[in-house]
Amino acid sequence: MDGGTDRTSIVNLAIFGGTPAFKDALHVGQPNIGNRQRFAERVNDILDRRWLTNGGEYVNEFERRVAEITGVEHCIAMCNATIGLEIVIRALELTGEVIVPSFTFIASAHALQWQGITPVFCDIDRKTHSLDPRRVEEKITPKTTGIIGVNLWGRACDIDGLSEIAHHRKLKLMFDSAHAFGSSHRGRMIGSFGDAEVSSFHATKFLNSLEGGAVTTNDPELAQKLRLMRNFGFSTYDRTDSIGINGKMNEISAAMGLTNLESMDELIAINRRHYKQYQKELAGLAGINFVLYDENERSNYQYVVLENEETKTGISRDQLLEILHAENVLARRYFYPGCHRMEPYRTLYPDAHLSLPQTEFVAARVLTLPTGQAITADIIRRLCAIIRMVLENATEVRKLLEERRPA
Ligand code: T4K
Repeated sequence: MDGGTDRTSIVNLAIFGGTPAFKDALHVGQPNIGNRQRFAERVNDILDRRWLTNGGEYVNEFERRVAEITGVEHCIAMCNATIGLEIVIRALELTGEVIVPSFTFIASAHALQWQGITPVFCDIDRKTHSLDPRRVEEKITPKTTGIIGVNLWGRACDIDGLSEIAHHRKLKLMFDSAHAFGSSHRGRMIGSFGDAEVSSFHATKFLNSLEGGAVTTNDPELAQKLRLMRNFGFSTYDRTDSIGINGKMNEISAAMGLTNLESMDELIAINRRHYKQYQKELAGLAGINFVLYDENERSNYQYVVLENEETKTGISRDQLLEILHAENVLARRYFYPGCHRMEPYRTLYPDAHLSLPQTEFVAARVLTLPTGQAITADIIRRLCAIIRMVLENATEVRKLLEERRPA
């Protein structure tokens, strides 16, 4: 995969003209791929039977497996999580304003705005990176109809705190659990909380169905509504019972999902091993703080997320990012700069940042590193050695970086 060399001195860094340490780009979110033969067999079977989508056998089986793993009564597979969010928002009849974090992938906000609902951006807790229930209370107005909690990084948000608020204020509560399939909260699988939850099986997720998503719920009426809405509102041939859209997962996606589900434990083990290695290799570096996973819970360890505390590392997050990119390590700043600073929200809600100090604080520090099946222990060792060398020589590196730029 790579033909570069270990870094021995900062002057050899690619950003200063050296050869990149990695020949091929290391992405955050390179897909995990299960047993190829099993996938090929399933694809052949699908082609033989000429049933490609809409009520297909593989989608049905995928839904059964996801419901089983999540411990819910109903799973409705979707073509992706964004459409899943949109359909749940509509099925729950959310209107007016819905409270959502800004520190999330843009889809959490778009799913509301797309339907003419105002996403009210709420601040997060600096430590957990998730909605702070105290700030949620402050955002509730007579127009508020619901809350979307985001289970970021494969960790639960404050599900208990949000559930309590939703209960007392009679608000709908749904979760964007795009990151959290296979993770638990207080021993109960994420996917089973609130009115409904939405998982993503996009290519970049630890478990992918190429593109895909699923809504999970224990509410039979809601499940029925979601099923209809996913298929244009059709209850039978020539009859629609509601407005609907095309949110169906296709059979090839379900085949990929099922195949990858067979490797789920192995994929989580790989992620966990990588995460632990990153922690070990970067141990003791002042100002580098890992987003931690609770060892008492199940977790998919989907993301390796660092916070770079510039006053301690001596290097800004963006400088570190630039250095890594030059080495072909395409680390990401998920979810910089926060939805509120991206269009159309930046223009629509220009003052949003005033109530989002923790969001801005965290968004300026996070750095997400490559993990998953495509990454090896040797890659992590070499990647971490670069970070260590940069940080151990931060003053000099910073000076060289600044000298590169015209005054
Ligand atoms: N809510 C949250 C909290 C989410 O994080 C997401 C999605 C959603 C909702 C919506 O779920 P979906 O509708 O997507 O099911 C990516 C993904 O597109 C997105 O699914 C994901 N979250 C988000 C965190 O990351 P980008 O723009 O960074 O993706 P992309 O396609 O550039 O992929 C990232 C890197 O992965 C690429 O630079 C290269 C590599 N890659 C990507 C693909 C697709 C590969 O190596 N192979 C591939 O096939 O948003």
